[in-house]
Amino acid sequence: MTVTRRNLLAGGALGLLAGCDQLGANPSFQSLLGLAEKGNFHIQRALSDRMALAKEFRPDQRSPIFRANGTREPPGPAYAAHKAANFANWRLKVDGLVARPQSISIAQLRAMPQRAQITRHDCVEGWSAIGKWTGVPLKLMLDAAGLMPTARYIVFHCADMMPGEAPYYESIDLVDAHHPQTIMAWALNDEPLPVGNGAPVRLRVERQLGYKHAKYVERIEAVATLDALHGGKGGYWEDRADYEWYAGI
Ligand SMILES: Nc1nc2c(c(=O)[nH]1)N[C@H]1C(S)=C(S)[C@@H](COP(=O)(O)O)O[C@H]1N2
Ligand SMILES: [Mo]
Repeated sequence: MTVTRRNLLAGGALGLLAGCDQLGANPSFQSLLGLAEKGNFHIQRALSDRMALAKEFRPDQRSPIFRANGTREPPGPAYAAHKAANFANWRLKVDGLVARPQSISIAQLRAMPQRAQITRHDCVEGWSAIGKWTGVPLKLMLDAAGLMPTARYIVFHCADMMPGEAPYYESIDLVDAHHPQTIMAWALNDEPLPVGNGAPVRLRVERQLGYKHAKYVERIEAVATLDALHGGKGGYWEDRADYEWYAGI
């Protein structure tokens, strides 16, 4: 799908207003922002700052090679079997604090409404790359699942775990989860995701640094608190290296 910058911005603004209505009616969302008593104007103002779009680039500005970083291929027989089957049996689950848990195949993911965006990925290790990502807006998947009012964070559980190690996982709040550029991407530069870049599906959360962009996502979980998960800081690097949980750029 080709989306021009102009109708993308218009669509983003409409989406924001629709999102405000919906989110504004959600008491936990208001308290999350600390805005419950301040009225609609302030809610919309705070949301529109966080909902601003990350810069998008022209096709010719893409990096010739989009490097792979962190896990380049999840170890173990389960992922190897998925890879051998071209990910036909992969399921992206959406569960936790939702009314209608989902289990979505990659074929189903590709049949849902798509968004494509050419953005710059910034890794804290000191490199950047520009690539085109195509995928399904996370908001649509959460709407399909029906977030419960108690849900405050969205957690991404990944398939890569070194033997005896903690699994990779990440989490974002409901503002980023509803951002128009937050997508579950299955294509990089118009090709199915390479294994190195997170096949068959990874998060793109364009207003945050690289480590938030979970690869090899198997499960999206809506939770009320991050305390009970792994090290309790909301992400693999947050738990082990004190990376910031909110890595806004
Ligand atoms: N599952 C998983 N996701 C991950 C990582 C990882 O090791 N495992 N590394 C993170 C880091 S630090 C970066 S910079 C990006 C790298 O994405 P890329 O391999 O497509 O360049 O993925 C992020 N997501
Ligand atoms: Mo990174």
